[in-house]
Amino acid sequence: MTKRVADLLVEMLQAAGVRTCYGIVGDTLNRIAQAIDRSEIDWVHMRHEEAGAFAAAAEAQLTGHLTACAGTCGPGSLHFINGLYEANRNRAPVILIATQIIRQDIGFESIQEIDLNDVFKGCSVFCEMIVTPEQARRKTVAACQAALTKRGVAVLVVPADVANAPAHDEPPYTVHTRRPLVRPNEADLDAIAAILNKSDAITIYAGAGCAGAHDEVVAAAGRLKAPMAHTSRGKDFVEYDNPYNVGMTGIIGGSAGYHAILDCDVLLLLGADFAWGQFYPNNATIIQIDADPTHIGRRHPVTIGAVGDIKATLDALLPRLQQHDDGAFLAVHRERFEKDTATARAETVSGPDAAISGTYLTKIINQHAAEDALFAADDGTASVWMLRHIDTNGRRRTFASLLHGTMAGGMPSALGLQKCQPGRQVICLAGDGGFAMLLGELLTVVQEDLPVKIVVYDNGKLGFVDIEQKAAGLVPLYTDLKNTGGGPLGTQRLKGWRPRGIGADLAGAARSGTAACEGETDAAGDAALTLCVARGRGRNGGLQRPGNAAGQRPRRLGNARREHPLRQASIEFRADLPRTLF
Ligand SMILES: Cc1ncc(C[n+]2csc(CCOP(=O)(O)OP(=O)(O)O)c2C)c(N)n1
Ligand SMILES: [Mg+2]
Repeated sequence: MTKRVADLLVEMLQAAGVRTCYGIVGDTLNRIAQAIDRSEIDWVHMRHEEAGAFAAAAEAQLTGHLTACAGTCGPGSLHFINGLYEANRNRAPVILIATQIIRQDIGFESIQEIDLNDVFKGCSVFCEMIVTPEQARRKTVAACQAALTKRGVAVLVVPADVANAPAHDEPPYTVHTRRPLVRPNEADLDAIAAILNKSDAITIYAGAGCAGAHDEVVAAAGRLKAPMAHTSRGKDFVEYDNPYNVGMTGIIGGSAGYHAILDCDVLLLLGADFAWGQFYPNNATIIQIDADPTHIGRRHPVTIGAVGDIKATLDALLPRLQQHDDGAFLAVHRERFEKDTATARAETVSGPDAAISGTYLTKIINQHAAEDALFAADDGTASVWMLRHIDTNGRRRTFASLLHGTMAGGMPSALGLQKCQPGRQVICLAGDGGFAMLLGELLTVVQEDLPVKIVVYDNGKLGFVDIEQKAAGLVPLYTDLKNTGGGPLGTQRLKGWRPRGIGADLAGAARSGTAACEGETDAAGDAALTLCVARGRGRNGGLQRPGNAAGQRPRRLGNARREHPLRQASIEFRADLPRTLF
């Protein structure tokens, strides 16, 4: 059999570490699909390309492996774009094989012709077309290498006639991904240490750049007697086993993180690129260390900005730091954090009319989820509750669209996470708005036989926007969702549980099984769950924004079956507790 460019391309992807390719086949992609089928790469047939990009993004973000998606020319590839923005912003190494019409038709407004380079420029670190069969290997290698080393999305545009052409004997170009260790020079480390050694009111603000540096960051906090706030993206890496933690700041953070940052004399930013300038102190000395030079000083002016990987930098900085003895500043902020935490734990367990509050539900999930569970939340209140109420421990991971801020990522991200971690518990915290956006992917979950647990926060609203509008002094508009309609979801494997009328005791009711919950489980204990969560009721769910007075009636749970057919989602939290929710 003649070896074609399509075969070579797939061979190169596999050699670069690709294990999964998410997409939808058709015309210009068919030849490549054949090659994938002959390879060890697993093809996941999605219902919508956008979901494929979300899934690839999540897989790549978790594993660090290059992960692929592939689309047909024109609209097929175009559909990936939102998920690719998500991937690129999260520095997830994803490659899109964006197939194109044949070369001789390009430039004539041909059917399905789109200038794909133009389209994907804004969401990629590499975007090039394989112009001739002779350059196929070199360009594929360049694309893979860019995604893995620049960390982001590579788009490889492949005209159908190029994919179909015989492969050429090219020199053996291969992907190289070794990375240097980067840290500030000695003089800069001395200057940073001199500032830190002089102050007794230092706060550390740790971001996602602290991944892999937990122990060094905690050691630095101990040396400096510094409270440590963290960004939402830094949560997984520094929140746990950390006696200096004071939580997040910003609109979804708590008062301890907020005050620790605003009240300090010296703020040490470690791998944190928190976007909101108003939450930075104006009169403090700010030292920023970040692996990416473009992050330095872009959110707020800083006194010293230094480029470095956090672990390597702290390894070199720690010996220069004197042990601080005055723990007064730390104690004040830790005390506030402990109070914040106690208040959050004591929040109402259910809403009015026996509706279940989103915070309570999340806390219950937190208690019963596996120690190494992966959580993927939809943008909106589900993300907020996840970030505030799911405890991490160094093994759990939380995923939300925190840089791109897009709806609909929850379920497809969970799909990608489960696909690459088959033995692990994956829990999707879906908004009823976000879930509906890519609802068809529920069928992909079934088709792929993925035991993803999906909890739909069915508040009958675009809840987060509802809060936003109230916070801006507006009467909420266009935020109601009427979750009616059934569609093709009543599949055999998906059965719904709708707890209702269970008041405060969600966990107890859930444990007792179907007696307390309308719905049923299948023999294996797979179950489905949609929960009605309480509406605002004059509270803002703890978000740091004024003026969220709502005073609206909460949604009633009555006649739930007819009103909320979205209850079909799978949930089986614990293998050792079959036929129970939690
Ligand atoms: C694709 C997209 N469209 C619109 C928005 C604006 N937006 C942010 S959160 C949100 C509401 C989400 O509603 P839902 O999924 O029901 O979650 P809830 O906040 O109710 O928990 C909207 C409309 C967005 N971020 N992304
Ligand atoms: Mg909602």
